[in-house]
Amino acid sequence: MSTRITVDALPQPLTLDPARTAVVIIDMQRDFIEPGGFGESLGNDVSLLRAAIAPCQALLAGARQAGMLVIHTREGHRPDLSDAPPAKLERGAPSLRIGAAGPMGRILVRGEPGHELIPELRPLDGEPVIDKPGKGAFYATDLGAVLQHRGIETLIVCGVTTEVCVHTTVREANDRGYRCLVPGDCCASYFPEFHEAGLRMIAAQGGIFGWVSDSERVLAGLS
Ligand code: TIU
Repeated sequence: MSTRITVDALPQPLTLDPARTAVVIIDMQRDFIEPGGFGESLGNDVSLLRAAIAPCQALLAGARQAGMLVIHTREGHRPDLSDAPPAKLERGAPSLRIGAAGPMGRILVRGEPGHELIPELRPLDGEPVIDKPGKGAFYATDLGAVLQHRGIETLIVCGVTTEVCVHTTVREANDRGYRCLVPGDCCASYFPEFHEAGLRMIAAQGGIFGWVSDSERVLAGLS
């Protein structure tokens, strides 16, 4: 029995099997979204990222009801920073670098308050949480194995920031043979113009990296 659904998207509608689709929520962490974390230490207005929270909540509710696999990622490093390349550690003012002490604990370090996922998007029991040391969710993680074991073919990629960790993950996934659908309102950037350009880059050239849609269209396809 075919359970495939079609989601209105750019550059064209995407047909997917919910049983072979995973929603991947990228880095909806306090470090990026709340004041006092890594995002703010880089000089950003972190309030801009809050726009993605409600659409992610709506999309997650629909995806969970449809029985889709839901995966969460967190960007961060080991407390001894042994998995952080020196080239990344030496960037920024010393008091604001990865590993420095901030209002939400050490910046971008696993186990610190700032590393936690925001309470609005807390994972449910059994939903995999992937800790990643880089921008892409496949680099130095077991995400590929988790997806392979579940027979996943299509990813719905949400989260922050559009042009950094969402884009890197979509590019990695596209090269690994996954179809990627990005609901634009479930993503956000500190730079609205980068958000718009990032989404356009995915769907341009016949969908060079994947498909772009929004939470309402995905939910309409699921209903
Ligand atoms: N700085 C920025 O826009 N993003 C990151 O550093 N990481 C993620 O996108 N998660």
